[in-house]
Amino acid sequence: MRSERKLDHIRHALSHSESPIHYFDEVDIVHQSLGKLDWNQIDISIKLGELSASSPLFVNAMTGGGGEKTKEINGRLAKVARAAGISMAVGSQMAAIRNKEERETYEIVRKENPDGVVFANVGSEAGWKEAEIAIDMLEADALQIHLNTVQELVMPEGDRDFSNRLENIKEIILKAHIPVIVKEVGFGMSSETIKELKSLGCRYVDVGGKGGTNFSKVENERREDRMEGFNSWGIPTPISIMESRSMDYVIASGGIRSGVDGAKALILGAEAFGMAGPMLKTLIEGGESVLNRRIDHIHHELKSVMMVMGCKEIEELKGKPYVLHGETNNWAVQLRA
Ligand code: FMN
Repeated sequence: MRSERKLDHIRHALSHSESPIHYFDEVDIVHQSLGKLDWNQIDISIKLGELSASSPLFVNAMTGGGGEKTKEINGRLAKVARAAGISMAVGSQMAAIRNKEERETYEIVRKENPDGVVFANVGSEAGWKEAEIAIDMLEADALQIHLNTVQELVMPEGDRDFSNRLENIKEIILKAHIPVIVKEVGFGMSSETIKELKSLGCRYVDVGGKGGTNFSKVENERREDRMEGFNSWGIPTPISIMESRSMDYVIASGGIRSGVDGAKALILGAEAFGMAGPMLKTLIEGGESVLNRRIDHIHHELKSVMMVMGCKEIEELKGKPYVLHGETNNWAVQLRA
């Protein structure tokens, strides 16, 4: 059952071991000694094409569609997002498109945060009709279309037919009146993928790279004959950002744990960054006020990096000097990223 699967995902995403490599630890920002801004001058608001937000940080897609428990989580995340003034995505709405009873598990997000920036979410099996239902359900400000081929293949009951994907993405981008963000779920994006997405009219991607929540491991927990070789599959998030630079708007997610990681993503070429697993873990273990404190802390760290690097605005971070180490550097050298 789809609703049970959503609860399994939460359980395994919270309990599975962390990525052995934190790829953002392999990116060093080149320090500058002559910071000369006043803290009050630093502005972390962003404009992403037609989207405006008070912070580049957002709560990335996770849940809904698993009955009362997922409604409660989405409601609490929405309250936190509202208090912090950050954007929030819901998890895949395919469950509510197929079963109307699940709609309230997503609608709660708009109810709790009537004026906030909210992203709808569908899979690439959705055509325009389904996408429109998902957008209307939330009066969404943007729509995410997730690409999760590896997850579906490792998932015992997962999809095996992706033959309509490109047509669906193209149609939705053409017909939607809001930004459409094509996103991965933790396996990253290559320059080849970016090129193909651009040919479909795509202007926004969330690279959803390797290094954070690992959906091969999550799905392997749910199957008997494990597909272990996929546990290390994917393109690290910093490399995915670098591979995506030709896209109009790049959003980073996958393994971002702090404001310093977020700043590194922005320096490498992203315009915004999302966090999923760590937000959920903090909410469930600590509650709403602890999650709000964590978000404040992330903003404090981000502003601190901007102070050191002499950036009054978020977009000034892009292209600041950095040095890569270890596996991340191997990827960059071999892909000439
Ligand atoms: N991404 C989607 O696009 N749709 C989903 O329905 C979805 N469900 C998720 C459920 C859980 C419990 C988690 C932890 C993540 C989910 N994701 C989903 C992926 C996240 O949006 C994100 O791309 C990925 O977890 C990497 O970010 P992280 O390392 O900060 O968790």
